[in-house]
Amino acid sequence: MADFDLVIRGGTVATAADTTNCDVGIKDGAVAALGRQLGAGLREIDARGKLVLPGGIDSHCHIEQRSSAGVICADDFYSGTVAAAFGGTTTVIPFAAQHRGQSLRQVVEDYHAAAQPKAVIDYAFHLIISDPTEQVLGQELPALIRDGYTSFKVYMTYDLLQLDDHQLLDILALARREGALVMVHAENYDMIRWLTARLLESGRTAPRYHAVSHARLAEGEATHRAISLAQLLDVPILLVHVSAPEAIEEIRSAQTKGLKIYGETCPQYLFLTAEDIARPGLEGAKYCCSPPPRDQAGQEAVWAGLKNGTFQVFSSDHAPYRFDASGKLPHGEHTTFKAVANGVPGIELRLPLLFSEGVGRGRLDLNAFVALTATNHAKLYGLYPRKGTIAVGSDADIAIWDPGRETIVSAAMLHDNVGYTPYEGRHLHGWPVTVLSRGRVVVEDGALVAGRGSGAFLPCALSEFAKPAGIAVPELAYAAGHGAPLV
Ligand code: DUC
Ligand code: ZN
Ligand code: ZN
Repeated sequence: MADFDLVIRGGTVATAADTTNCDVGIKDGAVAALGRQLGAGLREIDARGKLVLPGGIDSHCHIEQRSSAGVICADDFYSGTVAAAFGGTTTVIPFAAQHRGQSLRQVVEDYHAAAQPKAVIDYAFHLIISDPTEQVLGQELPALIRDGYTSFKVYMTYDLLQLDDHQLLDILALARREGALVMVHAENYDMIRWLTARLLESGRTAPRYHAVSHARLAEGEATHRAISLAQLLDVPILLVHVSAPEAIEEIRSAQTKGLKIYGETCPQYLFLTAEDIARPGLEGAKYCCSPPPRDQAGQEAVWAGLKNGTFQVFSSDHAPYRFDASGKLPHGEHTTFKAVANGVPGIELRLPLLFSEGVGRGRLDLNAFVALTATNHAKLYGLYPRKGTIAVGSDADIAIWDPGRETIVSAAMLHDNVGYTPYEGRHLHGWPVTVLSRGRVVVEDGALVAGRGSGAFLPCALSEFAKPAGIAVPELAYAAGHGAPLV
């Protein structure tokens, strides 16, 4: 009689806290035991010389999403989750994106209908709120939060998504009341709009001007303002896809004051620069995303933020568009930088890039790597300890890495549906060779083993990280002393 369904033997097991050499016993989809010389499993995997890590959680990716400009992502829930799994990720949290005029509840149902028959790994959803009507804020959103959609993204820029400060305050107040976490895309709308108009009217239409219009100061200013709005109401927020040193400084400074301000960054801000967007012709469109990659000093600031704890999460912001009229270039060769679909792919390479350049080059230790790519995502979004760690009782979502495996990146080896990668030709050390989701093998020996629709939806709990810090601003405390609290 076997004691376990599966035993992973003799690997180096690392969590966000510890690194040990032990076996992992798995039963009924969960980790059942950690120890030396565990009893037999129905199946055994020899992990000697390998790293046994929690499967990655990608808490910022766009899958089967229609952009506000009407462009559909290249990846559906099958290709998106297959690509994620091949890169060592076992949970994704994409967006159920509301467009103006839409019912949020209907949007969520539509995304479920798309994901359920296709996803090969587990998934949750964030919401995108672009139309905070009374109906949405008064009824739909509170009910959805209780149903397990406990985080939502808001935009300070984009014609069809942008919310003004008054609307943002309404949403932050709601998040505080309900215990949800707000994710903020922080760029100054009018600075970008003004610069874009000046650039276009003077004939500067090439992709390189995308990086000019999305100036560092636009990101820094909006980050400061988002933090001030959150501070006014004492509500935690997460600044997503942070790229500019000015924004990193704002986040760091808020954190040192004890505010619960969190930061996320992404591979494109470590491995690309605005020079990539300036490649000849329309080639630079492949690298256009918002905010854009900056310069080498900016990359170093992002590395420093990962090392010193300014950033809690490292996500892909996989926003997959093909390099043709269906995606990146809606007007073909006449596409101006303003019309280029915004976003870069990265769901499969997120972990291998950070492992190779972070752990491999001694910039991050293995435990920090696990925290940044899995554990902190689970904690922020109410999935911990079910997801994001290897502990008795946790789902057996595990990636077994060969730390010595060498790979030269090419679009052809990837499993997304994009057709190009911004990381073409990079040499990487280390790759996840076997990937398990709830104890089932999903990827093994370079092959997909899981079937379509075998991933499950994960309702998210309210997160400790979304609770107010308890630092009230004097004016609100004064008002509360003279009647009902304002928030
Ligand atoms: N925001 C994102 O979150 N992803 C891609 C582009 C953008 O503006
Ligand atoms: Zn964004
Ligand atoms: Zn995004």
